[in-house]
Amino acid sequence: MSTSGPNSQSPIRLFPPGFLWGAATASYQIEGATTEDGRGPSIWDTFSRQPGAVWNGDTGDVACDHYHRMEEDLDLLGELGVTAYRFSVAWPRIQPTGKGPANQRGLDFYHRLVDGLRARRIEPTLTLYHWDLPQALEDEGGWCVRDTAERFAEYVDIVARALGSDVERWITLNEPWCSSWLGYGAGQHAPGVRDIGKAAAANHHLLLAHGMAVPILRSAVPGAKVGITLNLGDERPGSEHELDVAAAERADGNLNRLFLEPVFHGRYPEDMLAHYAKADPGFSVVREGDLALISQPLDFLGVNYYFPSTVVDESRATEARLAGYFVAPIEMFPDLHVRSLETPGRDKTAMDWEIQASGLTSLLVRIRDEYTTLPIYITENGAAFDDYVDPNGRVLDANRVAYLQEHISAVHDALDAGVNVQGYFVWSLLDNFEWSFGYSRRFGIVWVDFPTGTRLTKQSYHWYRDTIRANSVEYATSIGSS
Ligand code: IFM
Repeated sequence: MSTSGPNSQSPIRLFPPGFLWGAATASYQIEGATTEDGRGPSIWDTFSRQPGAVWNGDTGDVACDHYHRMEEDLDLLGELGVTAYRFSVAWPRIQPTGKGPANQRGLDFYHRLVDGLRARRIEPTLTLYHWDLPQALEDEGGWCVRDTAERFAEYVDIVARALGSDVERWITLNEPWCSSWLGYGAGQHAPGVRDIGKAAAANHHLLLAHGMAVPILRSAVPGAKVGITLNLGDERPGSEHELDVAAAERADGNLNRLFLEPVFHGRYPEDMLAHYAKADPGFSVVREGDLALISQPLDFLGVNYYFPSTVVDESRATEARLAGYFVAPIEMFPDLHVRSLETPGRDKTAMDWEIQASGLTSLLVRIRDEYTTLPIYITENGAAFDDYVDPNGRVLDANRVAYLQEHISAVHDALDAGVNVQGYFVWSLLDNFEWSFGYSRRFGIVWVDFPTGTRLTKQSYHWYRDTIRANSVEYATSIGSS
């Protein structure tokens, strides 16, 4: 079977046989049942109760009630036809205080999930940490202290021994940038700390936890495929001015290189170490041998991509406004002296994220050229839109269909360019708890009526099912993709 190239006559782009089609979720965002069967509190249970931390005071207490509706959700996956499902294990279900013996009832829940997937011939892809740190560990310093990485290694050992016979593909961490820089730097995520020195220390301890987990997984699960999922972006300067080019370099350093370089090259980028030289404790927490642990060989890289960024030096924000840009009101890089721009006229999602699928292709090509030729899975990609149930009882989310079509086409462009992409997971199967945005942002291809928990498949669910069946996409490009 051959794949059609970008200039071929046919708009239909076939994917290679065996290309993995998946859907992704995360424990705190969908499970609910936060006090059931021995689960301990996580940092998100605490943070979501802080006044003003989460939109509308929403919490994950009930979420999609997946804990009780697992069979229904498994059926949705089965009917969708995915070949893989990416979910995360909630650490506080397994070790309620982050240490000590395993809570069997917590493990049983994931046993049932994995069995249900296997029965439907869906490959489980298990993420060990998707942000729900046991609160008891946060009380002892959280990711700012080295001990949390040691505790993580013990937790990984428990999960690997319990589920290893049924799970082949393991992801150590989801988006450690968010855990460290949003959680401890910007304070937008749990635990809501605003301290750059702590964020940098968390960055390192998260990567250390990843490094410690790899050999544990390899020894507990023979044949395990082990990787890490990073949220990466295409950071572009708003102009050719040297200050803006340097600003984009800093944004790239923080978001991309602080993770890619240690994992694939065994070092932190010099410019970032210099930038955070005065941060306390910052990267002074790095010990001899840590980077060797962090850069152990992996089996794949998980890439989460949502939007590209255009940035300028903060001193040039006025110039950028005069040049026609909007300057984003909330800065995602609070310590970098950059300002993020929004390009007028470019389509955006309900998150205010610009839509530009070509950023995914260029990111994938860059990863191949500069970091690794390992298999890559797009472990998350998707969009929030202001969906609604129409009078005929349908959710016609044509904008999400277009987004997915453009981004899956962009993945195909990367394949054409020789990048070793082996799978794509849509974010998300279900509308869910979107962190500090609570339930106000819907990313699902399945609508969830939160008061009742009722599920309703959206137009995008049916479109994705057809795409999976055909193992192809009708080629589409997004605005600004040339
Ligand atoms: O919902 C999140 C997910 O938990 C991590 N990646 C980004 C998604 C959308 O914001």
